[in-house]
Amino acid sequence: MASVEWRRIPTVLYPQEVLDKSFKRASKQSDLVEDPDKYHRVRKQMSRMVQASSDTIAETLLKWVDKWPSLNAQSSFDQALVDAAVGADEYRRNLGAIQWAAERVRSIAGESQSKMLRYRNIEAFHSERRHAYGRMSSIIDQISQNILWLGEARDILRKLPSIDASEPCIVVTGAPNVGKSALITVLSSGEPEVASYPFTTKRLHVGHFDHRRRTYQLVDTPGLLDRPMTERNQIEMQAIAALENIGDVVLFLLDLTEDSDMSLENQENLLAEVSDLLSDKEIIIVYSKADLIDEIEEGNMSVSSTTGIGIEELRLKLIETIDADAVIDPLALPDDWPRVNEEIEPIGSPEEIAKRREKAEMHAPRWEREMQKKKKRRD
Ligand SMILES: Nc1nc2c(ncn2[C@@H]2O[C@H](COP(=O)(O)OP(=O)(O)O)[C@@H](O)[C@H]2O)c(=O)[nH]1
Ligand SMILES: [Mg+2]
Repeated sequence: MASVEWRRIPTVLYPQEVLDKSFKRASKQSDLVEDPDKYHRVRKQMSRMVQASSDTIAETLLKWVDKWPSLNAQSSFDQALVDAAVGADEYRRNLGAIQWAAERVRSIAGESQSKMLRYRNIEAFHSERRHAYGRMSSIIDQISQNILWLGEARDILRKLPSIDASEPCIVVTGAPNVGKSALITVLSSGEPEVASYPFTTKRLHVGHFDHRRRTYQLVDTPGLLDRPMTERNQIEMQAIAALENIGDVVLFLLDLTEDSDMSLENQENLLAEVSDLLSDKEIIIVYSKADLIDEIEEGNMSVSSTTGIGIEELRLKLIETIDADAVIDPLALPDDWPRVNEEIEPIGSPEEIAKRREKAEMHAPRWEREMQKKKKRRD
């Protein structure tokens, strides 16, 4: 399941703009009609105007329906965000109305054109065209609230984070000001995307890095996981449940410096709460701002986004924990795999060799972990 590119949702016109654009285009079409006989010319012109305006209206509306992602096909994370941001039922209902209108406008054009075939005077063609325009305008009028809703919803949805449910995702959390956003920035290749959750005014960051053809996404959680349980509402709880669904691992930052708005004790309470909320997830605990702290207890990880201390170790730890680091090409060896000495002949019958290879391939990710461990020891 790919992510929704909320930013790509096209502009929504105002209802009157839809009509203006369509009628203008229709007039241009009518100017193109050439027929020396006035009667035939007017009939063709009026018919073409009805056709062109209904085509433009229907295409405009259907393009919206088409470009707005179908909610049922989305990850539970996206569904929860949309529900919190604009309401999932409203989303479906308004798009349904738009689709209905496109179909109505098409059938109005069909009805009008078949009437024109039966009329026998020029004035009747004109009047039928006016009548059809009136009916189409009235349809747009009926869905004007839906169109306006769509325009406003687009502005909200465009700011939602885009997370690809088919790629691993690291949820970065911890108290405010502990360095979540800064960490996402240093771990990411390129500038993180700035987005927002529907229930907070704080901006969140979505970054990513690639490793062995996989994209590891990082997302922080301002205003979502950094407040006591009692302050959270239903919608936030729904989003948290969805985070649990999309996150492969939770990275919890603890800040020992004076910077954090929360005492270490409160940060630890928060950690207990987050562990409770996301109980199915592996939580990696890391001390932030290592450049400012003297020393931490043996066995704990610390990182500094400012100096880069511990960043690459953390990246490896994340990759290892997610365990999504399967070698896609089973014959590919890790980059630092020692070159096979060409003088060494494989031992055993061809069947035995093949069997050994197969077994080895199955365990490729594990070798890699061994290699990484060895490498770390060497460093
Ligand atoms: N010295 C130092 N400051 C940091 C580090 N990481 C973040 N900060 C600072 O801590 C403050 C909060 O960082 P931010 O990433 O916005 O925290 P967030 O609220 O958890 O996203 C900012 O002023 C950062 O510059 C670090 O590793 N070392
Ligand atoms: Mg932040």
